[in-house]
Amino acid sequence: MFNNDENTQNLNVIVELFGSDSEDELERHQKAKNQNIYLSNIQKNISGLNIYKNFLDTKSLNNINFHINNQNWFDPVNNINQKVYFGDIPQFLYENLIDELILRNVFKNNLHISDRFPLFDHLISNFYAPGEGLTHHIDLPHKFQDGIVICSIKGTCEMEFRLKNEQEYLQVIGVFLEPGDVVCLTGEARWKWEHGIRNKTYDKDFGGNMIKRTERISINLRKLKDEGLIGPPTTEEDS
Ligand SMILES: O=C(O)CCC(=O)C(=O)O
Repeated sequence: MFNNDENTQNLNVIVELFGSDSEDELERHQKAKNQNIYLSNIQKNISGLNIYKNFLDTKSLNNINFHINNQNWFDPVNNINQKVYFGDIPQFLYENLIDELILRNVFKNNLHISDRFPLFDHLISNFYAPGEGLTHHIDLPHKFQDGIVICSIKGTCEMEFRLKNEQEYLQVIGVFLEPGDVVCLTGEARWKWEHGIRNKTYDKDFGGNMIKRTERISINLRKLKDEGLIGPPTTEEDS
């Protein structure tokens, strides 16, 4: 895990060794450092949550967006803002996302997930108009197994994670998400923490800047439980 002082020292050593980096380079280092501290603090607090920043590069994101547009998954004017696949997941998502999740073994600490085949057999892609959110929820425990992936394809938002007991919320933690970010939910993060997105027009990024929301698209990958196969979940039931 990250240690603030150690990081600052490392940064200074790099600059001393290689001479004064350009301002841009220093800024980049500083930004990456802040981002890593931000992420490691969140992950320390939510057991089973793994966030991979910039998991997908621009080429993969463009490819996915191209196919989504080409296949007219969404028609916000007519309220069509969700696409669901059951069983076979489209090939372009293997080529641009799932193969990479497998290659980088994102569930490496959970053999019961990484060893299963297929890794996912259920997909929901969501379209959000600017400012639109998603009710906090835990993905249906009786329908879906452990090991869920949420990938941001387009637009930014703050995803909120909430842990509650019968009476109150014990912890509420926000995570700023950008296109290409992958969130993996296992264990407590999958079974105990709710996740959701508030309706709002601006979100705070990891550097404290307010970022205006635009349209957002996400891809959500899950594996059905055997008993979850009893029929396609309805849209409302599922989220
Ligand atoms: O769209 C997202 O980023 C999350 C979606 C989600 O949690 C769901 O559809 O259950």
